[in-house]
Amino acid sequence: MEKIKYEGAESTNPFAFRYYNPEEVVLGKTMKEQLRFSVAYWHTFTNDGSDPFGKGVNQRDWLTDDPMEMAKNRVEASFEFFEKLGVEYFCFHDMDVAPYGESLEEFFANLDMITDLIQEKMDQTGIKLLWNTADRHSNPIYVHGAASSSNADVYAVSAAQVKKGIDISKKLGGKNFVFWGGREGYENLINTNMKLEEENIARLYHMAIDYSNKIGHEELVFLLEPKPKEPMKHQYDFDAATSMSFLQKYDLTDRFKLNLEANHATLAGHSFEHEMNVARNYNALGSLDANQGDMLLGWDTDEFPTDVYSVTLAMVEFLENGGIEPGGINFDAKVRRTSFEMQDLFLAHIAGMDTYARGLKAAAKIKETRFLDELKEKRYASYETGIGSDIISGKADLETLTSYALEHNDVKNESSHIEYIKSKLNDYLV
Ligand code: XUL
Ligand code: CO
Repeated sequence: MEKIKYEGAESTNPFAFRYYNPEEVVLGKTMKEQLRFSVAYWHTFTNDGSDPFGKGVNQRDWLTDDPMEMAKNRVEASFEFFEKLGVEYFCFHDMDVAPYGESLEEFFANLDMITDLIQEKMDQTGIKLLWNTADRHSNPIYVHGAASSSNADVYAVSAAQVKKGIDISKKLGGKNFVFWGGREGYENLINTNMKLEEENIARLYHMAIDYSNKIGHEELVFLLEPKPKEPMKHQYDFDAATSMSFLQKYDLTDRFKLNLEANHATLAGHSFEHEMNVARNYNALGSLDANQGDMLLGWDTDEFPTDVYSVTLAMVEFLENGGIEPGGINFDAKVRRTSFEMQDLFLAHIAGMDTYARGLKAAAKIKETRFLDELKEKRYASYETGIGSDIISGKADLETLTSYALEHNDVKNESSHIEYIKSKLNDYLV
């Protein structure tokens, strides 16, 4: 595989970008600076393509029987992949990169060895760590949860993994650290002390903040990743709004933001842009897990994003946010089981990157022409003057509003003409 290059929309080379042109300037920054793409280690280098009905099918030339040998092979393969794809960031769970072995102690030793190798590769290539995280869900001890476990010994193991994760983040210069709930939720409320479980999770997050400060890693941004269900029937970090109320309740908003994932949004019954809008309103849009779900399926399919419509609306929020640094756009996406060849890893990432590039350019046009801004300004214009501005400034109260309402019997609403607006929006996409 050669290095993937931008060849333009007319290119028929499947191993070329047709829209993602890393050096092209969009709204004052190159696409590369804007989009900050990241590859997810778990889907691209550890997933074998197995599903509940069948074995792994993925052809990968780093597979071997010795787990440590395989972990090293994966590091080699991953950095070759990042470089050829031209992606500057990557993300991983502790369990993705090193085998657990027989004990926590062995796991930590394995992690030390593999992260030394990763550090070497990072120094050689300039590729950076967007975020790492502790996988506190796949080890069988987490059967009752991690920080939400009914078993305090399990809580301690989960805390040890978080400590190690923060140490690794400091070692590798990570800018963000993700907490996705994993098994933090419940299957049955009848045997669950939800209040205690949530308080315990918050306690762990405060310990994480304190520890990062103690080791001089104060710049680290912690990111909560909402998801409403799967693996648990009910996940505590249900969606962006629920997660923000948790962070506020437990006084965590100074150091925590959100890592939003498109397929998690749709599972919660929201659009991706809804979740991003909620996060922005709290000044908490931290990073994105780019993927898409299948609207006909009720689970997390983690497909590579190819839906330009949805990505464009997400990119409108992205630009409103002034970009996403120090977060990025991480492809939390896996190739379909039928795409089992090595080259599919390239094809899938190219598809995702081209889709985001198209979304970014369409959103930039929407912003430059003030298409949505003007619509909204016009729609809310009644709050600019008169009684509306009294409401906004706090001058109005129930009595003044009542007198106003009694004097104005002739209330008129205007049509939204939403069908026309949606048709105009299509002009930006095609
Ligand atoms: C699970 C998921 C995770 C997080 C990191 O649905 O999205 O991979 O992104 O733990
Ligand atoms: Co994710």
